[in-house]
Formats: sequence, structure tokens, C-alpha cells
Amino acid sequence: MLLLPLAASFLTLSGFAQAQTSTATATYKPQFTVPASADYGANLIPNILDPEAVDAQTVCPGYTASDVSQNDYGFTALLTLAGEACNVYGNDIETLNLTVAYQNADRLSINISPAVIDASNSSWYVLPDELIPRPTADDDAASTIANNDFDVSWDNEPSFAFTVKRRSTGDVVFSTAGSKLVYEDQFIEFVTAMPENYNVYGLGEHIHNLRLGNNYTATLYAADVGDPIDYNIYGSHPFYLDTRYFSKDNATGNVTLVTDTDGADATAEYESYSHGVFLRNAHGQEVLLRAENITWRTLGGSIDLFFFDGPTQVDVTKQFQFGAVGLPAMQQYFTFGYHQCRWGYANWSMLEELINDFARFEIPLETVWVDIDYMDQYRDWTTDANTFPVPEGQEFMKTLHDKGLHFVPIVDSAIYIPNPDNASDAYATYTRGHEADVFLKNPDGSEYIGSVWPGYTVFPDWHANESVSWWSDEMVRWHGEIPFDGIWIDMSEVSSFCVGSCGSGNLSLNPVHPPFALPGEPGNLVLDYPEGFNLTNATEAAAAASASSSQAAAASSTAASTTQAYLHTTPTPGQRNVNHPPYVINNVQGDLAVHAVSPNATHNDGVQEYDVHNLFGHQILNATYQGLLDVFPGKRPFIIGRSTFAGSGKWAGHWGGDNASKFAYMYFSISQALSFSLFGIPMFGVDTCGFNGNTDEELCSRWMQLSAFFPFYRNHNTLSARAQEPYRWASVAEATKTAMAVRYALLPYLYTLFHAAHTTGSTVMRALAWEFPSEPALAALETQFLLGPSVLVAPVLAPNASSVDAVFPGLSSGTRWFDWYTHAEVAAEPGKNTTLAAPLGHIPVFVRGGSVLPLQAPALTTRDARKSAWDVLIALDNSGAATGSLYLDDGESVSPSETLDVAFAVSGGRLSVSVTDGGFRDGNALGDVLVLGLEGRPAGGVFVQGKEVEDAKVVWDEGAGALRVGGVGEVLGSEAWMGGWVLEWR
Ligand code: MIG
Repeated sequence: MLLLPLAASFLTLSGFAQAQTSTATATYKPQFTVPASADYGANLIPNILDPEAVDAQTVCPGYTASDVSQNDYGFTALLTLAGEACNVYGNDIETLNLTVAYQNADRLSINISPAVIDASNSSWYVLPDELIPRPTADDDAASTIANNDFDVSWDNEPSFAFTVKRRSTGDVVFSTAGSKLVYEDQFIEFVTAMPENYNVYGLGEHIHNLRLGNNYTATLYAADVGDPIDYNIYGSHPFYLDTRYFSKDNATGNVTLVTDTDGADATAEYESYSHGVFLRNAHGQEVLLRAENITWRTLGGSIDLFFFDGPTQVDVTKQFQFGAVGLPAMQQYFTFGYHQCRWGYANWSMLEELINDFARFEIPLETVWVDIDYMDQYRDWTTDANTFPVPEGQEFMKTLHDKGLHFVPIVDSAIYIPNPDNASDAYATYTRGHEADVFLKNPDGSEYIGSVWPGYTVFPDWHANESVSWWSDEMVRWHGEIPFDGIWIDMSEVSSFCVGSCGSGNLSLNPVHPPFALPGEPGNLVLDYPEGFNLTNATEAAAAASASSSQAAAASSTAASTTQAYLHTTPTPGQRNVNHPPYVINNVQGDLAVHAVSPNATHNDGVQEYDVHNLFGHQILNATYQGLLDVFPGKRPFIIGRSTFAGSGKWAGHWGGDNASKFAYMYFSISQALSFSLFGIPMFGVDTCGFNGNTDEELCSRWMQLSAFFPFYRNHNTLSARAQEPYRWASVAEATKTAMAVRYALLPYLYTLFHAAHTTGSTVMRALAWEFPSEPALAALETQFLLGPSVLVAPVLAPNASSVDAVFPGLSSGTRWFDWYTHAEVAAEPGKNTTLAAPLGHIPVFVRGGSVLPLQAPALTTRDARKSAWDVLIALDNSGAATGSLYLDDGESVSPSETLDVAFAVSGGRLSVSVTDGGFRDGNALGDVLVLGLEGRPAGGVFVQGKEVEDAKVVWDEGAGALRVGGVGEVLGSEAWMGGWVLEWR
């Protein structure tokens, strides 16, 4: 299956020069083109779709436990095959070790791995600690067991099974009872029973509903593919959150599981318990979510399960991040400014113009991104001498940095290998890497040569000793030419445009052109538009639709025929078949080798790519992180990466990949972001206004407003699609400024949330269910979200709408919500949709009662925003109280020498501000204090530090019930956070 658009007419020796974007001036000599067929794999039918596939449960014997031995942390046992080997999708492993350990007060580990691991002779691979650190037990074993809420039991009838119960409630959270354990060198299967209509979240990376449902298969296999819905895409996160709601009969005290969350009574009281499950396994795998159970299947490795006992969703993310995979990297302050990108910014002057246009329209711009256009023939750590000459670039960078702006280039994962017959084709990055022996090999020891943008390429081998230092050295060198501020890592699945080492023996053809047409080239014109476009622009939509169908017809007439028979492999005794494992996962690209480095590529330490495919993207982020620390000693590295694994958040953020300019993708962006909150990668955003296809005014307007509330806020577009910078339409420019004004005011809040995530594993973007854990009706809600605990966003996600139906959580327990723009309290009823006016240009945003938000005046850059005066926004809860906090530092250091922590507390008409850690000097004055949710104008005046504020500075908004106190800084007589202070209204 090949999902890339093909254009047969381009599979020729014809020059691609004229087919580049019209704006590009680079000329390339005619190039050999890799034939499209080089990326065809074997014809496979995935097991889950194959009616004839054998169900391992029906043929395998399971295991029997013996030699059980207790220890301080739990117990161990030996598992022995309970009958004749089934060898269904690999070779059964005779004996396994079971280790159950209560590792600390909230984490349980259950490990099942081969009893005999003989590195020289084994055909199985267990993920080593050096690649993905394995969580270890706390020292204090006694308190660990006493406080852990899990209890593990096991049974040998009819074959070995284990059960994990929550002690405090008796609820079974995981149980393999009634199923068999299957453990082979290329296939592992275990099954847990699940309650009716369970609420499970996570298991990425995919684009799917936030709550996964019970009729879905999550395949985890890193793939370079343009965001198909419901398939595996770039990253692998074998982690899920499971939330269970219970209703309580107050008379009897009995609790009942809620099986119909949507039908839950909004005024009744419920409680919920959440736990997390992490399978520390990097192999290709899939998780079958079905009505009564969840089946986990992997293509190798071990069963290395970690359970986190919650009991709230908030606890689970902290336990997973803090305790298991690592806390997310702290980001530099500037990274929360607005990022503008596109494929097709073709030279320095286009970028200059871009910056001028943003300034002219007075739209905040923080960072300019360049795609592969800037490179010399798509080679990493180079610039095109014609379009991006270095001397001009250095001037450009100086001006850009003087303006407070930043620059982030794309860097691809593959390295061009020069044509040995052409002395002028030398490429120093390759030569240095080759000399340091840092590239992936073929089984015969020669370099593995695939094909990516620059032609035939090699791939860094992150297992090689010198690979990280080589990569870092390349970064340091190139930074000397082009002083970038961060790095965007692409193609890291790791992608290759052909099956196998297709360049071996072909290097004299280099540079070669990829086997497909670029967007905008004949046969691959960008003709798609958003769903509502036919209503807003019928004429253009009709023309595009007809051009698009004739292009599709032309392409399908040349598409490869797929009538060949399916390839089925069977296990070979004592051997693995890494190229075509007997069990076929439902990989979006079929054959594991299609559009990726093949499974038999071999690492420096002998490890086959098959065993670590899902980790390339994770390791290049590590290498890039180390490199940036060398480029900028002591400064927080800023990296956005495409392929990620559990724990990548400690180095990088992530964008949602190649979505399309469709409302559907904007809709799913919320679920994508919330899933990455669970995975510990809070620095997340998607290609705003859409990548593939053309956007339109309406979609771009809605999307620029929605993404303003995502931590990573970037507009990105494919080559040759219509321009989509926010100033391209007057209405989008206005809508963008409106939403950015909110975002930039909230930057200190966002930064504070990020610091909390970085230090505790809390989340930044949050599902409503996580903040309101006793409301089952929120379990599947994916159309709204919270930024931290206090800001609720209810966006329009459909075309042709002028209103949106929203729910307001917490009402039945007294939560109040205030409109961000009008300051008025929302009149809504528990469990009912409230229809909110949302004409184009307006995104409904609400502040939760009980919050104090420190705000700063917006500016065109974060540098300038950080110099503006402070306001304090107080939204009172139903008892007149509120709390909040603020964290500040220099905005860039890994270990800032001075930090500032401010706590805000309101009650009884009194705001008290205390500086709990005050070394960092912010320097800005205080502006206004705003109080929302008052019953009437305070009759007795407003006082700062006991001094009355003059009447003229106190403004009462009767309609909204909001009090604005101006000029607080003057009364205070110092900058805002020099020490504690008190403001009272009487
Ligand atoms: O195969 O560099 O996801 O953001 O614009 C396409 C060109 C390669 C894929 C990235 C996309 C980027 C594009 N890249």
C-alpha cells in the first residue's frame, strides 16, 4: 500500500527544476528518479482483518507458575510452558521469569521476560535500560507495600493468570484470568478483562476520539504518513489512562459502576478512580480494544507493565511522568510566542517580507521557521548558495534577533551520501560521520543506503558510540554560520522512500529525486479545500473539484496493481523473520519496510532495526538536545520533533504532523493535544489552518483562534498550497489579533503551568474530565478543553456556524464561570448544553470561579510583553474565595540562578499576595486589579496596603458585577512582586 500521490509522468529523467515552486530560483540538473516501485513492499493482510488468521488463544498452551518466592517488594516465580509449543507467530519461549514488585507507594511493576537471556544465542530482544530507563523501586520497601493501593494475585487454573485489584475499593483494574499468556520471540499476547463501556485514553500516536472506545485497534509503529485517521502515525506511546465512575447509594453505601457515562445524572454525586498502565516495550505492537477486554500484542520484547494507582487522573499523569518516563522539558519563554512556518519560503527576502507584513498588520510574530527549501539540495547543515546565501543570512539573522524574533530551521533525519564518481559532490557532514562510523549498516556490514529528499542517504545510528558527538559537532559548526534558535526534527520514524538498501551499488546516480511528485508539480496539484468551501465560494470550489477528480483519475490509471497474493510467513524454528514477521500488525503502510528504514538494518551493537524502530525519533531528540546544550551552554534546548516515544517530552515538544486543511482535523487537534498531555509532551500544537490542501478564510479564522490556546502555536502549510499567513484575509487578521491578545495576556499563566508540568508532571492542556473527576458526563468530551485549571475554551469546530453548544462543568457543586470578554457570570444549567454566540472572529473563553490569574499586557513579541505592566484578574468562587500562583525566571536558563514564586489568595474581600521565593526581579509595575463575581459595588472603598485608592480609579461594572481598580502600582509604590501586599474591598 503506497499512500503518497504518484505521478507516473514524473518518473523520468526529466528535470525537476521547472517543477519547483514558482518562487524558487534554484536550478537542479536533471536527475535520475527513484522508481515509485522501489517503495512497494510485500502484499500483506493484517491479522486483525484476516478472517483466516489463527487466534493464538485457541491454539497456545499458556504457562504454569512455580518456584514462587516472596521478597521485600513482592514476589517472583518461574513460568513454564503448560503444554506443547504452539509456535503460532514465532517460537514459544519455554521458561519465563515473573517479577512482581510494588515499587513505591503508587507504582506496581509486573515483569515477564525470558528466563534465559543469552546474548550470543538468543533470538529475542529485551529493551535495555540504556535506551529506555526502567523505573526502579524506592529504598523503603516496607512503606512502599503498605501504601500501594494495588494487590496482585495469581492462579494456575486453567493456566497462569494474574489479577491486579485496587485495595481501597476491591475493583479489579487488570486481569488476565480466563485468557492465556502467549510468549514467543516475535509475538507476545496478553489479555485483560475490562468493565462494560470502559473509559480508556492514550495509546498513541493516532488521530482518533479522545476516549478510545471499545471497538478500536491502536497500532503502534512509527510511520511517516500524512495523518490518516485511526491509523498508526509518527510516534509510539504504549500508555493508557483508565477512569471508572461509580454512583453511590447513600442509604446502603453500595457503589455501582457507571456504564453509560453520557446518560449520567448531572445533579447526582459520583466518584471516580483512575489508574494508568504503561507497557515498557518498543516493538511494533497493537492494542485491541473490544467490548469485554483489551488484548495487547507485540512483535517482541518483554511484558514490562507498570501500573499507576492514581486515584485521580491528575495523580496518574504525575506518577507516569515523574515516576516512570521523565518530566517534560522546561521551555524558553519565547517558545510560547507565535510561530510562522510554511514549506515554500524560498529565500531570505521572502522571510524579510514576511516579517514586515506581520509588523505592518500589527500581528504578533515570534519565530520564523524554514522548511527544506533553505538547504543546498536538501542536505542537512547547509544552505542553498543561490537562495539562502550565508552572508545575507547572517545579516538577516542579526536584524531578526534585534527585533526580538527567533529562527528555527527544519533538520531531516537522513544524511546525503555523495556520488563517489563526482569529486565536486563532496559532503563534509557525511564524510565526518563515515569516519566516526556513525551510520546504520546492512547485515553484511556495509552502510545501509535508503532514499530521502537529497537522494540516496545513510542514517545516523544512535547506538554508535560517536553518533551524538558527531551530530552535536555538526550543529555547533552550522550554528557558526546560521545562528538558529531551535531545531525542528523531521522524517524521524525513520523515513526512507524505498524498501531496503536501495542505494547500494547505485551511488553513481546520486543525487536522485524522490519517487513522487512534490505538491504543486503536475499530477500533484493542490486542489482540495475545507468542507465548507463550496458554500462560501461555490464557483472556485466547483472548478477545484473537477480538476481534482481528473487528477485523481489520471493517477489511479497509473497506480500499481495489487492483485498479487498475500504473503504469509510461518515461524522458522530457532530463527526470527524480521522482514516479514508471521504476525502482521495493521501498519498503515502495510509491510514494515515500506517508507521506512527496513527491519534488517543493523546497528553498531548488532541490534536489528526491527527491535528498535520505534526509538529512532526518540534518540534523535536526545542527540539534538545534547547538541543544543553544546551550542548554547546552560540554555534550555528548543526542539519540536515528529517521531516520539514515551519520555521524549524530557527533550522536546511535538507537532501533530501532516494534517489537512479540514474542519475534521481542527476538531481532532484537541484530542491529539490532550493525548500528548497524558504522554508527558505538553509542548504540543498542530499545523494551524491545515497542512495538506488549501485552507479558506473561515477555517483559518477558526483555527488561528483555537490554536492560540495550545502551548505550541504554529501556522504551517504545504508547498504550493494557497498562502495562509493570518494577514491574508482581513477577517482572519482581526480574529487572530483578538485571540492572540488573550494568549499573550495569559503568557505568565501558561509559563507558570509549564513550570508546574516540568517539576511535577501536571498537565497544561486538560480534558474537562480531569478537572471535574466526579462528572461521568464529561468522560467522552473532546470539543472543549481547559488550559490549566482556570481557563475554559469552547471553540467552534464546524463550518457555517455562528454559535456553539458548550457544557459548563462543576455547576452542581457550585462552580462559577465568567466570560473572559464581558466579565459576566455565565448563566448555565448543570448537564445541559448552553448555546453560546460565536460568530466568525469570536472564540468563547471562560475563567473559572476561584482563580487568580496574573496577566501582562500583550505586545508584538514576548520580549516586549515581558516588559509590560501586570494586571491581576480575580474570579471569585461561590464563597468569595480564589487562589492562584505565578512562576517567573530569566525565561531561558536550564538552572536559573534566581526564580520568583508568587502566591495569590483571596477571601473575605481581601487579596493577599505573598512572594514565597523572591530572588528574581521582574521589574514591572502593577496596573489594574479586576474582581469578577461581586454581588454589589463595595460601599466602603478599596485599600492597598491599608491606603485608600482614590474613587476615580475604582470602576464598577454593574451589568457584569465586576470591579476594576486602576493604578494599584502607584499606591503600592514599588514594582509588582517586590514583596507581599494586600488589597481589600470593603
Ligand atoms: O515528506 O519538509 O511533516 O511538516 O513541511 C514531507 C517538508 C517532508 C514532512 C513534514 C512537514 C514538512 C515536509 N516534510
